[in-house]
Amino acid sequence: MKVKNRIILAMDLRDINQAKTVIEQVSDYINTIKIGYPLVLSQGLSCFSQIKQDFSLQIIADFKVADIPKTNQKITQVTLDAGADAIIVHGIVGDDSARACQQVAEQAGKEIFLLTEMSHPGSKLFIAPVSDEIARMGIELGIKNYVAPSTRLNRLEKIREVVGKDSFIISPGVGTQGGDPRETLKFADAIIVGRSIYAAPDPEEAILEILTSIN
Ligand code: NUP
Repeated sequence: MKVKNRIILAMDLRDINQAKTVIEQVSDYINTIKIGYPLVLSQGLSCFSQIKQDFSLQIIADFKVADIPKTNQKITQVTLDAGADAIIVHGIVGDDSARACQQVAEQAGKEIFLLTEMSHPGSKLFIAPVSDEIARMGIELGIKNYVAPSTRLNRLEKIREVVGKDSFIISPGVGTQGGDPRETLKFADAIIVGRSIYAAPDPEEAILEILTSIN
């Protein structure tokens, strides 16, 4: 996946019209948005096609899929059929579950992102201690794309070490959660930014500030 300007907008507003208003303000600077439960559970999966009708954007569905293989397969199929270009899948549930999503995506000519470790403090309790192993599992499965946290750069650096320079890492936690855009991009290929852009008084100004800081 090619991410313009190394920024992915996380669109977690729950109203499609408000979401579109923000996207409009920043659409010159991005080609990829991440949409998760807040918007999809409020507006339905058709929000993917509604957004694609108005904007030329790749959509990453942030569903953190974490079920048994058969259910993962169905979730991935429905999500990609609805117009998502990629889907985020939890690694913690194991190789068979991740592989189920991977197979559906491959058949559809689309992609999965393997979530290795999360950006919030609670992630340190259970996921962080095994996230290197999750990343290693991803490599063994032949997965190319990973999600790793910008809030703990030492962990992001380690995950980069494990997945190697040819893998593609996107990193959330930038801005509101405390991650620094420039530092994060030393190890990640793209940053995921939500509230610092969509909740800013002027989203265009906010994204331009980030772009200036990373270029
Ligand atoms: O570890 C993760 N941390 C995280 O914040 C994995 C995620 N997918 N996210 C998502 O990234 C989170 O659900 C939100 O959509 C986005 C970060 O948004 P913000 O903190 O920049 O507003």
